[in-house]
Amino acid sequence: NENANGIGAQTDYKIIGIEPGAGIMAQAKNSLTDYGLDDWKIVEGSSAAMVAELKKAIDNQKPIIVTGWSPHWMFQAFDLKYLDDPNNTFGGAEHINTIVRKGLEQDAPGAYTIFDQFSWNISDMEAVMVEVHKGMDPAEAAEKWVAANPDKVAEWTNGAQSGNGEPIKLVYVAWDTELASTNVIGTVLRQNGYDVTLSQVEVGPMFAGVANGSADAMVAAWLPSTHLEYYNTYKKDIVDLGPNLQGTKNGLVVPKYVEIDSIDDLK
Ligand code: PBE
Repeated sequence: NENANGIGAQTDYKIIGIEPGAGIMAQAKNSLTDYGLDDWKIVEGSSAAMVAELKKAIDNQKPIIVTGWSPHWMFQAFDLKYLDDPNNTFGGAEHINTIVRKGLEQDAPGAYTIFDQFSWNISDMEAVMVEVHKGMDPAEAAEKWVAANPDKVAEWTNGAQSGNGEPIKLVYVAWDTELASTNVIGTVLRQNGYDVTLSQVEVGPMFAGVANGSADAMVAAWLPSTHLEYYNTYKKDIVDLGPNLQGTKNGLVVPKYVEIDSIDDLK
């Protein structure tokens, strides 16, 4: 096995993955087929364990390959690079969509309007994520961002009638990106008269909950590639309100000192 710089032997042919249900795990498994990486495995774990392994490898200047995505604070904390993905297995630039249950528009029109108008950018999201990473409670970080960005929030609430304490149940997965977005939109809905609950679930149940009406909304659908299978499974039973954030990305990530540049180099 002669892959570039012996990277396979040095990493035991392991790519450090995250939660098994994550879309990036399906993409990573597809990359093994697409690039002919027969010797390699994707190791299941969690997002937190992946970052811990990455930090340990960097502390020891050892080679490591992980599943990674942007935005994520790890790109600020460590010197990292994406491996080129010439086959586009990881889908290139993506967006995150807001998805609500059928009937929400009739039951809570003001909340529906706010969901429909919710849109921000990567640096907004990162501002919240940085605070949470530094240890602030996500709800508090969201309130701080909302207080500091009245113009943006006014665009989301423009024309939305206030709620009368109607319950709104948001479902999300415990990724840093979704902790930020879900807490921010939850704060805005609360300030507009809704009784908001946030419920942390796995990816499949997140889509299923909005589809079967046990949840009202999610702001966490990475599309068109990452969550494509979930999206296709549930698309008849959900209302897709389109992107709330543009420019996310998934891939295989290594520390910059690892001397390969492309997924092809793992062969
Ligand atoms: N992620 C972050 C998710 C979506 C958000 C890339 C880890 C996933 O792979 O499903």
